[in-house]
Amino acid sequence: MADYETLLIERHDAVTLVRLNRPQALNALNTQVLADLIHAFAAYDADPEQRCLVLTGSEKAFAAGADIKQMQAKGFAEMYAENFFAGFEQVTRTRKPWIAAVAGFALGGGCELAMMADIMIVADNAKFGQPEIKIGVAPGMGGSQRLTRAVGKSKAMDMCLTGRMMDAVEAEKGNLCSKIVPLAELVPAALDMAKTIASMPPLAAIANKEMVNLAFESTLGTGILFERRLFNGLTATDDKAEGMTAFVEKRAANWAGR
Ligand code: CO8
Repeated sequence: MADYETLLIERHDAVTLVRLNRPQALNALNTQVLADLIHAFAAYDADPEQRCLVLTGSEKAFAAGADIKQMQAKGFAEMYAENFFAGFEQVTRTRKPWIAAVAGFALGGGCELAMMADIMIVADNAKFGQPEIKIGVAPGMGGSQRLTRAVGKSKAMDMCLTGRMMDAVEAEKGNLCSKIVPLAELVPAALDMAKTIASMPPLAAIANKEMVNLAFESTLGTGILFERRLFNGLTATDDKAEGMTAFVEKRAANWAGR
């Protein structure tokens, strides 16, 4: 397992737990965090033993945004030339499932990173926001798009234009997350969910993820056609034969992953 400057990695059987680890800056995202995340997510995706990943922060902060101190000195030409933070798109291209387990502040880029996850579970102390307007900018890692798709136009405008924070209850009511748990149970609950996902046939897990994701990128007709074709395709896998046979024989399935 690689060592990272800004991440802590644990293996829990087939689940990878990744903790953002810049406590002195409330896990603010800088280019080192981005490089570490890209590497850690790619390693997870490439490891056939690993079937689900949980990304979390500390109890105080998932991530308090992009690192303002790093961005302060950067002008347009430099950001444009280096395509600053565009690398987060690589994290969204992870093929296997991953969960964001959010406690404390998830602001700006922190909120945007959490929204890149397939599933978000939040602690009761979670606070979300897109406060970039307060420092003269706007979301830059997908927040204006993903937040709007999740919570709708009015609440997304409210969050972006006032820069206010949303608590865990409001986030759950607004469908930003799948559930709220007490702070002390956040990581165990996320690991439990991840273990359930990790116990599923891995090709079907990727297919399910691709289908749901296409709902954000295509028309209904295209998405439904993609779903049906991918369903048809899954019937060619050994895991389909095993899953259906195991059901009929009333026994647990034994996944081959092909
Ligand atoms: N960047 C850098 N350092 C930070 C950040 C940040 N985003 N957030 C907190 N820190 C640092 C503080 O400077 C402080 O460091 P120091 O002790 O050296 O002064 C340390 O973390 C602790 O923070 P506070 O003392 O402020 O802790 P509080 O508990 O008083 O406050 C808050 C916590 C409310 C979270 C407060 O820290 C805060 O408002 N942080 C900034 C939140 C913010 O504005 N986030 C959005 C940043 S912009 C962004 O994310 C854009 C994303 C898109 C970029 C892509 C471009 C293409």
